[in-house]
Amino acid sequence: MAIERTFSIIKPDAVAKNVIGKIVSRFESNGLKIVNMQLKQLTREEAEGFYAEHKERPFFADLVEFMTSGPVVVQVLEGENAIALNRELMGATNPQEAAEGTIRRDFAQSIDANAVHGSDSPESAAREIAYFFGK
Ligand code: RTP
Ligand code: MG
Repeated sequence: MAIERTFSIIKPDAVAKNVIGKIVSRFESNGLKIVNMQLKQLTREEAEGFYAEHKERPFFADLVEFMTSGPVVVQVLEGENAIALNRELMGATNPQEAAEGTIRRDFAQSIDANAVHGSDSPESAAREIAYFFGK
């Protein structure tokens, strides 16, 4: 299987709850290496640009509001099958539907405040990594 890179965000709810370390530990203990990382307060423009694919969705304004409500951790994870593996570790978007042992099941409270973001395809991963960290 190929070594891939994926993009991850530890969202404002998880940063506020002091679980950055616990979440990073899930990545590391499952074979994902942190190859870039920054604590960052997103501007409205950065959050809108990042989630541009959801621009027309009814939850877009709330999503941007939430993502700018406090600092986030943006990071690049590397490992075998990193994109799918990270999505598996995260669990379903809605924490109520997330499998036991997943990050969202253990650390998220709602579909809006759901602890983490992870790229959903190789194309998104490339775009998202370049968006925050350049080429
Ligand atoms: P993410 O992009 O943050 O990794 O999450 P995801 O792929 O699991 O979900 P996505 O469909 O890309 O949605 C992005 C974020 O928007 C919020 N959302 N709210 N109220 C709703 O119905 C709703 N649907 C999505 C979530 O915070 C989700 O993570
Ligand atoms: Mg998504």
